[in-house]
Amino acid sequence: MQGQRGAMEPARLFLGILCASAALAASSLHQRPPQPEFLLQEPELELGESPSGSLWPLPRSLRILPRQLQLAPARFQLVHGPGSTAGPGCGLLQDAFRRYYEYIFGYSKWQNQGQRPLPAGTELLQLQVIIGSKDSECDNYPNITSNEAYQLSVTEPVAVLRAEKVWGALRGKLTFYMLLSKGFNTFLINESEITDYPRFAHRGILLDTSRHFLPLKSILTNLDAMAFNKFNVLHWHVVDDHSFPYQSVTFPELSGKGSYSYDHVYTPTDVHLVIDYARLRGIRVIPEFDSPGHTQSWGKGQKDLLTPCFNGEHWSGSYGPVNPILNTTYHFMTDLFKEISGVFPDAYIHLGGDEVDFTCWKSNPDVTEFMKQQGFGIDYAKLESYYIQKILDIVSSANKGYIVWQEVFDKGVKIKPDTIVEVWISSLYTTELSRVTGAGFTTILAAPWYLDYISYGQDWKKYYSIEPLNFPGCEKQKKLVIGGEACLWGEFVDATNLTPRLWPRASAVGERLWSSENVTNIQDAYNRLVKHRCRMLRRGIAAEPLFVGYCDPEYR
Ligand code: CP6
Repeated sequence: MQGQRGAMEPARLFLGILCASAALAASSLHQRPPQPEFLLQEPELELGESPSGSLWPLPRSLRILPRQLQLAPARFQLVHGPGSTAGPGCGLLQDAFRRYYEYIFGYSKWQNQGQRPLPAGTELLQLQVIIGSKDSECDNYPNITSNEAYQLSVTEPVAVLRAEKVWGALRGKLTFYMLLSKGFNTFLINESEITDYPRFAHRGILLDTSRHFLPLKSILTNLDAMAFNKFNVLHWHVVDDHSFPYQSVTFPELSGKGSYSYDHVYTPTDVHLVIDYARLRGIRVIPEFDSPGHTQSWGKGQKDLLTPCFNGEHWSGSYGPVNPILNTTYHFMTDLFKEISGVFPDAYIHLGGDEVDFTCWKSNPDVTEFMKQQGFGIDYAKLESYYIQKILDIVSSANKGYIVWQEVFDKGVKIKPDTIVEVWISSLYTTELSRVTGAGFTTILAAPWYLDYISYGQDWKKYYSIEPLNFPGCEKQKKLVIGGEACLWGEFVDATNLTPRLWPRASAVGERLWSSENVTNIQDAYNRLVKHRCRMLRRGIAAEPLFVGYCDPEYR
């Protein structure tokens, strides 16, 4: 024992030094809870079969009282509360009011119901929404620091939803909706007190529109499903080897030649539609333009962009990654990223950098010559770094931050301290988290949540059981994990199977990234998720079943 402790000492000291430097980069990205968790209860003891047992993701703290109130469709109102800094002039909230009123009462069965008076003292008449901050952020785009906290108090005769910013109001309205259950000609809600805020600031879904084109409608439906699970980032892996559906204004030939067809293109109008639809739901859109690998489709519309591969002395007829040795490559990338930076309002662009195959670079005599000139020897990782470095500088000059896949860090590319590294390789991902955060970098975890992988049985439990901070490292390292992403790569996914493949499996990731660390009871999660899935069906999201059973056909 003694000897063991002695051996541990130097390592711990070393980590301590790393942690001190990591702390600096950490500070700005962490959402601070505005409230203590004074109401926290063990959910598995309280919820069970109660009507509130369909909450998903589970709020940070909740108290559900036994008394039930009724909502009469003819009288119940969603309104701006007294003193709110956001009134009817706030389009985002108005839109949300309309949406939630439709969700609650939109089914014809309920129209004109509940005209009769209810017994005094048992009716909930209003949900009042009160934004507290002078700047409600109504007209902003959400960002990594957006405050999504809210407090919801349901008491007779009015419920009050308080939030500093509109983002919290959006999340709170959803929770209110999830508290409702059906009564006879009315809706029921328990008196309750909820204080809620996300555990992680970055809760993303990756969609891949290159392997298969996803129609706009699929993307918008998915944004609805995301909002319904309190996700806040669409990581749009828009282009890749197989097609280039992004219609660039600067380089129209990229999609002109690189898309599957003229119909399989996202026009500037389409892109704005996605971004705006997402904003109204508190969702950021982070585009990924992956290079230098995964770029075969780029080559069709941009001459000399890709590296010609050689067979001995001659061109083999094929192309490899982006050609890193030509000035024209960097002129092109400068203009492309300038455009992208203007089109996508988010402060970050994902630059990819994953899975670069050196075979083609090695075969090309001009690249070999360039390697010699630069003094790279035969270390092609140095060439890759040279390329990435230049791309990072280009994107920095366009005033954007960037996210990269883990290889960029692994290969020792000099990256700015504020770079976000996304960990995706499933083997040894906890070690990778230690390394990345130990070096002081902010990170996003995707490795355990590849939802394109399917297997027999309830794999949502596997996703649910992942604890993102369960890796070797000190507190300061843990703070650098800003969240995670559920990835749905598109090789085997198109509009026909996107929704059922993602939902409700991604819901498991949604709760892991939103709720408290101690929300881990699988049985309780199952009970709530079954109901949550039926609610998604009701809202037109074709989420697949978890297991045997049925959704209440009357309610459906
Ligand atoms: N496409 C791109 C992919 C993958 C990556 N990048 C991928 C690789 C392995 C698995 C899943 C996805 N299909 N552009 C890696 C980030 Cl298992």
